[in-house]
Amino acid sequence: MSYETIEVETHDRVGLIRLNRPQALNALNALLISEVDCALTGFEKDDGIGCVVVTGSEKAFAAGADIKEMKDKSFSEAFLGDFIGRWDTVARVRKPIVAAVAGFALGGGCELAMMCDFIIAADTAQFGQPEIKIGVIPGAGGTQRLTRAVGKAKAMDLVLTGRMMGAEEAERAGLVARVVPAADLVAEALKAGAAIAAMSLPAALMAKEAVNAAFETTLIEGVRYERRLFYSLFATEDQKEGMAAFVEKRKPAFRNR
Ligand code: CO8
Repeated sequence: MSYETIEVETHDRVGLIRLNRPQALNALNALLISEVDCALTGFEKDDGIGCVVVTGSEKAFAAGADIKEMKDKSFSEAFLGDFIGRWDTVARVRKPIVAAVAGFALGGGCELAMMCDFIIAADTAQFGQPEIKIGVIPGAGGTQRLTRAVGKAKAMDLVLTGRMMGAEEAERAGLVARVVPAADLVAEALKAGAAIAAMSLPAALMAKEAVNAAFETTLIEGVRYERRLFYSLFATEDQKEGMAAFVEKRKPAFRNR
C-alpha cells in the first residue's frame, strides 16, 4: 500500500508510522488522518505485529490540525462532517501504540500523541494546546486527556495561555514516560516497541485495557475488572509457558494464545 502523507515500515513485530508532510510541519489534514487510520487498522489486523510506534520528523511530530484546510468550515460542515471523528481509531486500537515525539506536538498533534499509550519524547519536544490563540479550543480530547495526565493546574495553564511546554517539564508533569536524546528517539521507541511486541499479545492487550479502565471507572470497579482479566489469563497457553519458563530459568516462547 502506498501513502502520500505517511511512511509505513515494519521492524520485526513492530509497525512504524511516520507522519510525513514536511512542508506543513506534519499538520493533520483529512488525507493524513485517513492514511493513519488505514495503516493502524492494517497493523491491528496483522498477526505479525505486536506494537505500533507513531512518529513524525525531527522538527515536528505534528503542528496540529491543518488550519488552512479547516479555516473556512461552517458550523454545520464541522458538526455534520465530524472531521475529527476519524481520529477515534487511534484511541480504539487494542494493540499498544507508542508515540515518539520530537519537535512540535501542538494542538491535534499533542492530542494524537496523548491518544497513544505512552509518549517517548526527544529532548527537543515541545508540547502545547495553542488552539485558543486561533479562536478555538482543543477538539480531539486535549482538555480531557491532558488534564488526566498533568492535572488541572498545568492543563489550565497550557490550554488557556496556549504556551508550549518542553520535554523535561512534560516528563516532570507526567505527560511523557521518558526523555531521550533526539538522535536516539526512533531507535529507543522501536526498542520499547520490540520489548512490548515480545510479550504475550493477550497479556499486552489486557494490560492496556486494564490501565485505560482506570480513567473510566471507580477504584473498586477497576480493581475488580483487573482481577477478572488477571484470572482469565490463566486460560492462555502463554501464562503456562511464561510461568514454566521462569521456573525452568529460560526465556519464554510466547505463542500469543
Ligand atoms: N496547519 C497548517 N499549516 C501549518 C500548521 C498548521 N497547524 N502549522 C504549521 N503550518 C505550516 C505553515 O503555514 C508554514 O507553511 P508555509 O511555509 O506554506 O507558510 C509551514 O508549516 C512552516 O511553519 P512556520 O513557518 O510557521 O514554522 P515556524 O518554525 O516559524 O513555527 C510553529 C512553527 C510555532 C509550530 C507554527 O507553525 C505554528 O504556530 N503552527 C500552528 C500551531 C497551532 O496553532 N496548532 C493548533 C492547530 S488547531 C488544532 O490542532 C485543533 C485540534 C482539533 C483536533 C484535530 C484533530 C486532527
